[in-house]
Amino acid sequence: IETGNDLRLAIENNRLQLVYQPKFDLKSFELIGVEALLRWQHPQHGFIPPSIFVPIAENYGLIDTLGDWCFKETINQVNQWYRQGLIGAKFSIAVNVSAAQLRTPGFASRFIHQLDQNQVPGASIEVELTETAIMEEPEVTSEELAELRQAGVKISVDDFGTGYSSLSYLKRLPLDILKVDRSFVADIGHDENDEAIVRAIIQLAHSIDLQVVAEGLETKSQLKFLQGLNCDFAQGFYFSKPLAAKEVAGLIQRDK
Ligand code: G
Ligand code: G
Ligand code: MN
Ligand code: NA
Repeated sequence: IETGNDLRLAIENNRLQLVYQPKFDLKSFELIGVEALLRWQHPQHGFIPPSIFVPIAENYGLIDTLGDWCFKETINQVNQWYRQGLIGAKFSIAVNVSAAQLRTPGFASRFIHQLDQNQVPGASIEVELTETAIMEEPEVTSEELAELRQAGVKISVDDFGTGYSSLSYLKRLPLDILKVDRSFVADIGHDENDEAIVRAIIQLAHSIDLQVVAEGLETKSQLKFLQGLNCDFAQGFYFSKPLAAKEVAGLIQRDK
């Protein structure tokens, strides 16, 4: 793709889509929420992954427009599932937020305003930020996150273990959840070093009162290993790939 213009048009014309990957409790196997993931089917170039178009959005000054679209869509979806009686207060939808979005002044206020306008409780939303995004400007981040958390929004650290966090910041920042990067989960059963890292992350998180989500869970043996470490939650192909909203509704109904 040559310019951000295609992306601008796609956002304006509602040609982006969200899919939702289920997250499960590893003790009860309850469906506890989903992670919203952006998808773009380009009319000429086919499927373009977010790892490509999110940076494009950032370079073309479209990241806030993209973020707002995503958030609006998420809120509508939460409301719809609520109205249909499919989800309750314990269910949360996680949205990914990039460093550039977090740095836009007033990010948290805008986010909360949208929640209020749509009467969505903060607790049904989780914000996922990468370790790198959080550590870029810890002071600003801290204030924005505190504001979100005040509104009940949960904060998770995505791709944990791939960046470098100061452990003192981890303790000081208002966080709720660490997500173990799927590269570590993938090597459970093959690589003792990665197993040691997963074990250390879970222990670290629990010692500072954070919950842990394992990403990219694909096998039964990975599941057993994580359960043995008291990992709280997991998402991954073992349970489900990212699904269309309708498929999530079906899954919740089957689960009941
Ligand atoms: O969907 P996929 O597994 O390809 O997602 C890869 C990465 O793209 C995710 O880990 C996430 O960081 C990013 N991503 C997906 N959806 C969004 C989104 O709505 N906003 C932002 N900023 N990033 C997203
Ligand atoms: O960076 P983030 O973790 O938010 O990205 C999620 C991405 O991981 C999505 O693109 C999704 O399709 C992918 N994904 C989800 N579950 C699995 C899995 O079990 N294995 C692999 N290889 N990828 C997964
Ligand atoms: Mn994520
Ligand atoms: Na991740």
